[in-house]
Amino acid sequence: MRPAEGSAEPLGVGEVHSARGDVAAGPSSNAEVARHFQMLADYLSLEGASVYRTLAYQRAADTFRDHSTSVARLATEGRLRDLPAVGDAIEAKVLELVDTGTMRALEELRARFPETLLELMRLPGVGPKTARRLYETIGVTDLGTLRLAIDTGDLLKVPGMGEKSRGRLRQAVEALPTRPERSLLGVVEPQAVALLHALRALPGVTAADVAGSLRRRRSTSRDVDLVAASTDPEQTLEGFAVMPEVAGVAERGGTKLVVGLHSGLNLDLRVVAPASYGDLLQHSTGSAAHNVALRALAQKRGFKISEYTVEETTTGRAHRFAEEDGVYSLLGLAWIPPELREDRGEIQAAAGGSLPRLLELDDLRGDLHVHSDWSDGRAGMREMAIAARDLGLEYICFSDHSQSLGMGVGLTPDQVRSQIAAIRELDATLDGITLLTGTEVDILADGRIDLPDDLLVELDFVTASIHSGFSQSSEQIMRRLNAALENPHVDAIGHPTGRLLTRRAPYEVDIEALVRGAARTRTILEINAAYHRLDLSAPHARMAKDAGALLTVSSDAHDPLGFTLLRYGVGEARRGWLEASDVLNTRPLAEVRAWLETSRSSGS
Ligand code: DGT
Ligand code: CA
Ligand code: ZN
Repeated sequence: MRPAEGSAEPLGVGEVHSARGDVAAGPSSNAEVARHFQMLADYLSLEGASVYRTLAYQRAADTFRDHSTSVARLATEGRLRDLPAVGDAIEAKVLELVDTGTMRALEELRARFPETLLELMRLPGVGPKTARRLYETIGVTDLGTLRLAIDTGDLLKVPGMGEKSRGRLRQAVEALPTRPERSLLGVVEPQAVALLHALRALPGVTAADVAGSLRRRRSTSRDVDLVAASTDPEQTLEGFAVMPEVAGVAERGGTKLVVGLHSGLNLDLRVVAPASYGDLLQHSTGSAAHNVALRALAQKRGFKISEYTVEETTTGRAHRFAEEDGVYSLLGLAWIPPELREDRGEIQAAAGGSLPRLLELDDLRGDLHVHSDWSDGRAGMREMAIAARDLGLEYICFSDHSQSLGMGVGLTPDQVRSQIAAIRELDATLDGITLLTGTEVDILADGRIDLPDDLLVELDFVTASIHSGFSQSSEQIMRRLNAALENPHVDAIGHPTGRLLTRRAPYEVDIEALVRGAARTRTILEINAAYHRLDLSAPHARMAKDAGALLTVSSDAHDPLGFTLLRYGVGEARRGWLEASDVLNTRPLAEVRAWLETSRSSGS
């Protein structure tokens, strides 16, 4: 598929996680305004206000959090009501907040209930009513006092609380997720790319790039790192500091700027003269582990690396590089793709001329995991097919869910049969792309596959996934995965570990057993490209490759924009050292069919 041009467009993925930043977000940054409205909404639900009132503030909070320019400024200019979910009352409250630093409505509620109760409301099984009852009957105000009440049994004095709810609450408190400190690649990247374009347009700038974890395509980032070469670094830094996305400046030096963005993310910008831009880009890309290893090697070869120069230790002679590869070649190394820079063997490979030729987005010819409105997708099959074709894909497989997924979205066997007919009919009307029949069938809690074998054989490509029973023991999970591996009609395992980045840990997969089993049974392991999954992860993908298993990079698209997620999957695959030959959907369709044919007839 063709790489998307300029990738700052919003992506069509379920929830968007905004990062929480703590540096430099001034009192009227969007993150702060959103936080106040969120608090007001939470307090109102605690007070027992109507859902409509609560929701109005909730929606305003969401709108402010996601807005890229200053909400406070819009309010003072009288333009805030142009935003969705904002009326007179809310605009007045924003102005009050900007003027006074708080809102009277919020202060009144604060005087009635401790703020820590709002955290309690987020516990599964608590909610506003219970939180209020806990407070008013036994004086629970926060997690600490709740824990105490659970342990001492005081909790049982609260009307409606029995041993059962006590056990459930104890579990909820223990499982409390720590607040995500890292933000998802798919959330960070569009913002970084937009700012990068703006940076490149500033006077004096001759080059600029994304650096840090984002350039290495890590699935999450702590902050955004940008670097630039400029004929006038100070002027460039000044120009950047007043960009509309910037909420506040935390730190400013001669080559460096640290700011908080309205989105809540923090951003580091370093700017140097063009002559040593390569040194800076190399340094700022990291990882820290890679840099440490590189510096150790440099020392052995008589050099000392800094972010500005490479110095000869004996003579003190300084080498500056405008391009990054100069640093590597001075040390006798081939240029190393950023995705590999984690000190996991890449320096040795670069020295020995054995770096992999990493997978590229352009190598992908097809997408074997696509949803439509037959199950939980948000677009019809025709619309999905045309979007895929527009991006240059040659084939896609519709993999809608099977009946046990729940909520009535999965397909019964009869519905799968109808969909097969519909896919064939649609395929006959479309040129330039081939539509394959498939399913994302549930691997049930007892290891059964949620569709009968005689139906599975009808399908071109069968992906089997776990969507339930996440808390099972490793033995139970592996029994289920093994059943899927051994089933001759299952071609691939979807999102094999079930992780949801920053939200849910993987279920208990024995990865070594899984990759060995996949290789032995010729079952493909998916790299699911949705940016909240990226599952298999890079280290696991590398293990799969080394075990001899074949992989796919699949979008799991639920709407037409979803195909653009493939680039995140490619990043994860590259971090896993994968080459095009390791990924089935880089192959022409005829070769894919031949491979599947052989696998299915080999029995497992
Ligand atoms: P992050 O922010 O946690 O997602 O990960 P990075 O890799 O972006 O880390 P960050 O932002 O702290 O630093 C950016 C780059 O700066 C990092 O990848 C390499 C370089 N760097 C940071 N700290 C050190 C260090 O202690 N030693 C060396 N050699 N380089 C460092
Ligand atoms: Ca960083
Ligand atoms: Zn799934």
